Amino acid sequence: MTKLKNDRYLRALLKKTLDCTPVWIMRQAGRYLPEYRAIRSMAGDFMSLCKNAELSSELTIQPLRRFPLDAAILFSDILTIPDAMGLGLYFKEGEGPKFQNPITCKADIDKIKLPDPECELQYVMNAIRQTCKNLEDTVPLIGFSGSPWTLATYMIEGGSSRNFSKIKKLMYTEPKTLHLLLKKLSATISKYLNAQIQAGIHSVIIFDTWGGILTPCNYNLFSLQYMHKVIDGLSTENDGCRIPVTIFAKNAGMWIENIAETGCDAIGLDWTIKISDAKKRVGKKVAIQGNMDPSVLYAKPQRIRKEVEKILENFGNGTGHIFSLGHGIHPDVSPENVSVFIDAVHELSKVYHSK
Ligand code: 1CP
Repeated sequence: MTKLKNDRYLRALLKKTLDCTPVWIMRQAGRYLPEYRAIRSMAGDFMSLCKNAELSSELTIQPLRRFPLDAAILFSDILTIPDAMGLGLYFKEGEGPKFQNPITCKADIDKIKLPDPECELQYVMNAIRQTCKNLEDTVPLIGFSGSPWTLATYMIEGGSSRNFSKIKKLMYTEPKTLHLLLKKLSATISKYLNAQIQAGIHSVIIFDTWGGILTPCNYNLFSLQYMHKVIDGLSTENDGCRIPVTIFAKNAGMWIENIAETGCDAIGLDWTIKISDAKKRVGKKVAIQGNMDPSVLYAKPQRIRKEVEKILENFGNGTGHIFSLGHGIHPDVSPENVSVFIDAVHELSKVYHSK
């Protein structure tokens, strides 16, 4: 299938037999690691880490030196696309991402030029090429993008948001204008992910972090429909290998049947749904990623192992499960507990793959 030394992650996504369940962690390169904090404080700001291929590659690989993770995820961010569209991304200490020029009207959307992945976003492709070289075919490298809807929330709100009032106001007063933006984003995201595939990534994730704030009807119209378009625009093969696609769906457990219809290979779940329930509903069609509450990693080792065991037992026998947290790891978790977690997944899952 691939020349990777460890291809468990890809095998689980494509539902091929396994020796044990693969595991990776959302935000596995991040502030809970002292070696990340050291490089972060040297670099000054977050985007200069992403724009430097050597540093991005180093940060991608840092967690793999400590833990036997089954995948690496590119050190970058979903907000690279809005930045390349001219919105001026910056990070204010302790406040998260912000834009200098958020979208305020239709004219702002008309003005947006679709970025060329090998031009304005070439630094991402360079980071992928560098990381592939440094990984030496040990584990797969995950590439990613935000979903059109999730990117639009940041572009219209001007940063993170509590109640998403600006984008929801636009949705209810000028839906056509919002659709215009979502169309531009879908086309850009497909091109961006195709370029990532060409640059060497082995699998892609579409992060729909904020789809779960919508009504069921608006979810279909403003988020799901556009993720479907993104996937339709992907060339999911490189060098004779399939490139599996995962949709991470936060707070969207009630809509997984619809998500499974988009053509994705896997659905990433948060912790608000039982994995056995998800398997019953969509397990024949797609693989399932998740779904431990990230706060479990604050617990004592024995309790962490118990929670891992619960999810493994819940999923039951066979392939099609990628173990992960239901959202990003908290920055104040101890790396020792992460080690306990990863070892527990590998050890305790063996019996579910022995038949
Ligand atoms: O050191 C710092 O202060 C920077 C914090 C940070 C990091 C480590 C940001 C800013 N982004 C990242 C890296 C990142 N972001 C990765 C690669 C590293 C890895 O996973 O190991 C990935 C995959 C993301 C994806 C991302 N960025 C998402 C989707 C996943 C999710 O968390 O739901 C989202 C929504 C973002 C936006 C963003 N970028 C950064 C922050 C703090 C945020 C969240 C803002 C918010 O909560 O609204």
